[in-house]
Amino acid sequence: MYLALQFYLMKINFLARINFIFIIILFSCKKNDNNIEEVVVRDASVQSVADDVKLRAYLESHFYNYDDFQASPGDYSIKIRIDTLSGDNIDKIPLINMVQEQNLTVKQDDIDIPHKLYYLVARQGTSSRPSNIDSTYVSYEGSLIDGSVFDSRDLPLWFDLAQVVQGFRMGITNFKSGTYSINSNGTFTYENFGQGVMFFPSGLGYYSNSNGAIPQYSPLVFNFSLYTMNITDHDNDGIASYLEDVDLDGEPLNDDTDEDGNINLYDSDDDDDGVLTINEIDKDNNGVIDDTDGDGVPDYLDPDTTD
Ligand SMILES: [Ca+2]
Ligand SMILES: [Ca+2]
Ligand SMILES: [Ca+2]
Ligand SMILES: [Ca+2]
Repeated sequence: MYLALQFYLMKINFLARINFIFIIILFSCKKNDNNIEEVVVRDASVQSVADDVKLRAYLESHFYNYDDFQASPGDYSIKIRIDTLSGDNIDKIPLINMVQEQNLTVKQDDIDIPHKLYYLVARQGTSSRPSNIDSTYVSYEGSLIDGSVFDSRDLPLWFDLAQVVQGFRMGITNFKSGTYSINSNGTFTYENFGQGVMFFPSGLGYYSNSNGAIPQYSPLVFNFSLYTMNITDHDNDGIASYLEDVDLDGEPLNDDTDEDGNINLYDSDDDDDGVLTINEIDKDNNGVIDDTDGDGVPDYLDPDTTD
């Protein structure tokens, strides 16, 4: 199961690197007159609305075990369980009344298509809020809205958010990591961590890609815990990856100052002037990022300045 997710992640990472954002490749195949397979593009704006209808129906017909969390606020062994509103549970509060919304966009044909992500906060977490480009130490369970689980990981592992689907990397920024103590046997005990569920349309997931147990155009549900996180500097150039969002649009995957096809967070010479970023940031070591010619563009992003 885990290997399956990794495969997706590698693929998404590849796409992210060549396209700067998580693009969607939209195709289902049909044969034309020459019997050559051609690509039929699903309109992302139509799909986004259709997925939202499905997600809202799901959220209206399901609840989570909020009673357990209210009864034992200090018990961090409790897992989120989602169930249908039926039988003895018919009077539980539906998820739709408990979730929050996050508006996101996905580009199709250079047009920003609105997509809505829903997230449930069972526990907010108390420590650090990750950016959408940091590394997070999480356990998770991924499922479809029919309840079938396509991937799960009980023991936490590190995820580089630059390499996961847009819904996950954006949704997790609504949560904070926790605290930990080291046990006598060297293991860690985590508490106060963020715990929640994200529900997002296929455009923020794998869209037209099907793989294993995930059909094309599947809205996804991720139940997760965020134990801890690290700020990343992917290219080790001295500028944290979240600060390589030069246009300040909240998305560090779409910035390529020197337009060499290598986005800034992976580019160790961001202005392609032959001087590595790390050697241009603060040459006089005064703790202030250098702007030698005073034009408002720091030296490491300014090809005019090489010395
Ligand atoms: Ca940006
Ligand atoms: Ca570049
Ligand atoms: Ca860089
Ligand atoms: Ca440079």
